[in-house]
Amino acid sequence: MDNLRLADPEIFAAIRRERRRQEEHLELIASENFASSAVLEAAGSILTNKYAEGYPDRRYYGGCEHVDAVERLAIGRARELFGAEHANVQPHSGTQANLSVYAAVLRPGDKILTMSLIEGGHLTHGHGKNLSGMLYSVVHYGTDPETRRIDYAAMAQLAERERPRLVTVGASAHPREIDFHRVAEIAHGCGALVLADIAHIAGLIAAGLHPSPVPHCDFVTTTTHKTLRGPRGGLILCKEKFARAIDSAVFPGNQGGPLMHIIAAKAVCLLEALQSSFGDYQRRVLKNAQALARSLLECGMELVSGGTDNHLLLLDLRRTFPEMTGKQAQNLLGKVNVTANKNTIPGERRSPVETSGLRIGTPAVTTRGMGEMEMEQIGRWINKVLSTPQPEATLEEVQAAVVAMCRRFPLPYPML
Ligand code: DSN
Repeated sequence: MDNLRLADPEIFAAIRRERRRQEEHLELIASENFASSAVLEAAGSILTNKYAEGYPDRRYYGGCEHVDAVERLAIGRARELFGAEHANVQPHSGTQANLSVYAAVLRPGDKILTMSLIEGGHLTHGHGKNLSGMLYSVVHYGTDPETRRIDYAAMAQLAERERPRLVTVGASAHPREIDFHRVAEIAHGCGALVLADIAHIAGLIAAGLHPSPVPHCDFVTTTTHKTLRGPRGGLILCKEKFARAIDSAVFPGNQGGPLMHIIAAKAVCLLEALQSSFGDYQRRVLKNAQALARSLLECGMELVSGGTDNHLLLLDLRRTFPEMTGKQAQNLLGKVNVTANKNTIPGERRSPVETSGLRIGTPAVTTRGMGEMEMEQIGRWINKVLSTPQPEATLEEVQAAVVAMCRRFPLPYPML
């Protein structure tokens, strides 16, 4: 980064500080990961210079022959990895992928049946302050109050009564397996289409460690930077019969020029995900999540649904730490270089800014090479920091131990 250092010392300095933060902190945000150097090189390549509105062989600009090749590779790999009939690799984000699906098949005022953000869904699943909640009429299903798993029976009753045009299923904070087959049966049974948003679990699905929605659901969206471990971006998979509607909803419907450097980086991450080593990585993500859950439960902590089937855990602070908000827990852990995020939990009574939960995930620490022993230790540290009456006294000691652990698992990037 010698050119950047000379051209813009302030930005260079900020990147260098962030490089060090990533090295010396335990990254437990469930939606983050460390992309490979190959992905970063593609994302930082000269493809950023190219305008390519349209699709391969159907562009509105000249000179697109090489970016056409890039986009075709990305599309082919996405289809192969997920066994999908059609793929659109242009969405700039998961949000734009979801909004594009809505735009393709809904009219303003149409009804969607979705899980709310508080229950574990996503902003784009009909939140009132998101376009999805402003444009469409939203009905929410949720989780069973006992098991905190998706309540499919209630979903079926709602679908029958409300007759939505589209059912959305998928989550940003749900630790349990999702029965996409059952959701598709419910949706199709009442004449609705179904969108599976697999942003969080895409890597697990690609590795065959979570049942795939692709054979059952009309549309599948994902981001490419979470468990899939690629560049920040989105992706849509669908049945061939919806290909034209989806492509035109993405461009010109929702976006202009595609980010060809990011599409190249998506292609690289999809190739990585097609290798057998990617399956090994995803298996370790799951084992690590189990080990971390075990450790937290042994310390007396409470997890939403009692555990996890995937890469994330939701700590329910209400009984064990009734006075502590998720925001306070996040800040306390931040002081010992452990990064996680406050999160609402099903049945939440606090505001989304305060929350009663903390979301913790294992994809990033697993990429660093950490294993079950480290997860057990991390669980004990989280407990120690949150439960010590005068935490200030213990913070320095835990922080030093966290940094020492991080040094044993360096990131695969050059220091700046
Ligand atoms: N912000 C993402 C997450 O953290 O899950 C969802 O968009």
